[in-house]
Amino acid sequence: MTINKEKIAEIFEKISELLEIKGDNIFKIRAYLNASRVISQFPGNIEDAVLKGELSKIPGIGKDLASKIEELVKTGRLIYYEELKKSVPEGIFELLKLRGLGPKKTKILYEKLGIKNIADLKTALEDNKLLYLDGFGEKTVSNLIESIKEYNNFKERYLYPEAQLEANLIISYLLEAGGSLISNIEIAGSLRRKLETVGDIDIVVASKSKKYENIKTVSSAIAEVFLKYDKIAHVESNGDTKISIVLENGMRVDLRLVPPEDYIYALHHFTGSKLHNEELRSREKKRGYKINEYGIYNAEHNKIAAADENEFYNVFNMQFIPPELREGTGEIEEALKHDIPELINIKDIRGVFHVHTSYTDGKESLEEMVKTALEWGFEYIGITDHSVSAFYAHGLSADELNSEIEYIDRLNKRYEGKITILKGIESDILENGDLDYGNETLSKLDFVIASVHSRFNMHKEDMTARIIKAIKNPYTTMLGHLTGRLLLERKEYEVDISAVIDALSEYKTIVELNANPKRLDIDWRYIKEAISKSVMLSINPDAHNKKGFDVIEYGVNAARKGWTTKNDVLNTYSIDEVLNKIKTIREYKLNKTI
Ligand code: DGT
Ligand code: CA
Ligand code: CA
Ligand code: ZN
Repeated sequence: MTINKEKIAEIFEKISELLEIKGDNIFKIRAYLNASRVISQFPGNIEDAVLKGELSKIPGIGKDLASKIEELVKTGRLIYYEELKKSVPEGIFELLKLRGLGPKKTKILYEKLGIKNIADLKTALEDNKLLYLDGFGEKTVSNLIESIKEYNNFKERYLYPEAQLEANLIISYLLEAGGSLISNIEIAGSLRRKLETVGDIDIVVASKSKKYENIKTVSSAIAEVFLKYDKIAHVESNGDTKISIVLENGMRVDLRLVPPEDYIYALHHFTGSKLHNEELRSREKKRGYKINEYGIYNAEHNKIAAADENEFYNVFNMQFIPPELREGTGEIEEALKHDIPELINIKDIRGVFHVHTSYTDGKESLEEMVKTALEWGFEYIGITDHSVSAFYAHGLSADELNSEIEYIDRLNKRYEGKITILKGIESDILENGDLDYGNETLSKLDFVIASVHSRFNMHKEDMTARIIKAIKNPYTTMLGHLTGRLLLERKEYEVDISAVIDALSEYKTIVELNANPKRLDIDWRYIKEAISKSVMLSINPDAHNKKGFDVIEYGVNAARKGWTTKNDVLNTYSIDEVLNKIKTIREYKLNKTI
């Protein structure tokens, strides 16, 4: 994990706010606030300053702050900050995001009225409780009401796994507490389409009763159960067919209540996407069909039966379209031609690349990671620790890499017939596009992942040239996380993705689909283009501990969204085929560059 100036400045600012809320020493609070400003305006490279021990030369950065910056740069985290965060309720961070609400006022609200989150604040405002507080005049109060409105309009999004977890908890709860009332229940919306971030959780639930007169009572019984869910912070709207709530963590949930005979049509409608629905609807309208959340109707206004989504699409002579593909990117045309390919599945994955170990910044020993791969039933595991320039991750010197290579040779003997351990490195792509070791060292490895880990703010042309140079390197087997994005956290660096894909194609180099749910990089929106240019993908966990393999699921989701089939992915092949493929890449490039 890398950290930049902006992030450090932001963390220091948050620390000052938290200290203020906790009523800490005013000088300490100011010191952090000042340091935040100094860091964000620091003209040099902060990693270099850490490396050279020059931090405390920066005005305003004393010994203590210097060691905190060092910890952040070297480990990507700050224990002090994490502990501090734990000491206040989670919702406080949300409150601080409101315009016009700084730490001082937040502290008063928390101490005097026990307001711990935006939902609490909203209730207190509605009950006119704030007007009794010092410093909260009518003007402040009306500003706060406006800020909350603004905040709710500002569409916060959540990472797929967070929303998936909450949605599954809600569904389990509903089935447990109200299962006898429910005939069908499923996640819909962007979450069902496995989008990398989602705006809210959509759930469609069908009541059991078919008899019309009972539906209202059964539905309202389900609604009653739902409203008792203990993680609800507040109810936004509560109608007969739709309930919208906000969970304690700020996530919104839309629950749709439908009669069983409408279930499939509602599920399809609320799965979306909007683009997909609109395209389908306008196309079929010309042929006399009407489609909405209640049904499909022919020109005679008769409802056409569909028992499941397969039958739903069959009504229009279409192949079933998996939810992941319903983004309005040509899926309807392909479905009409019955040309939607069989998408990759998690069970197709036969091995993994991009695994870190305790040789660098991984938590587990190399052998522990090998054992984990065995538990997953993998045929091979490609070890890639960090290269020498990645000092924040204790990158390996050439000597250390050599000893890791020798160790893998020994392990391979021990695990012969069980699993093959491939010798690799995640090499930083240096500023000039070179890899981090000489050819002699690189040639000892089975494969190399080349990744950008520094100097993210280069100009687009320079960054593109830097990456393409690394692709041309005969030892580069695959390009790691193509854009460096961290979803909802850090924007991708500027790079001409199509030009990079062209280079990958020309040099037969593989592109990583980094499966970390924060990365999912290469973005699925570019996968179709890559595949059309015969670029092969590798779905990589970028694992730093044993749990790190779990993310493969998210990588497969993103691959499916990019229309990926099994054959497009390196790690669906057998070990022999993999060895052959990675050898061919190197030979091809060595011959090409002669
Ligand atoms: P999100 O929540 O922003 O990640 O994205 P979605 O796709 O889940 O959007 P959401 O929650 O607003 O609505 C869920 C689905 O319901 C959406 O994909 C399509 C359908 N839908 C909702 N409202 C409308 C609408 O006004 N028009 C159309 N055509 N479809 C809608
Ligand atoms: Ca949604
Ligand atoms: Ca929604
Ligand atoms: Zn990595």
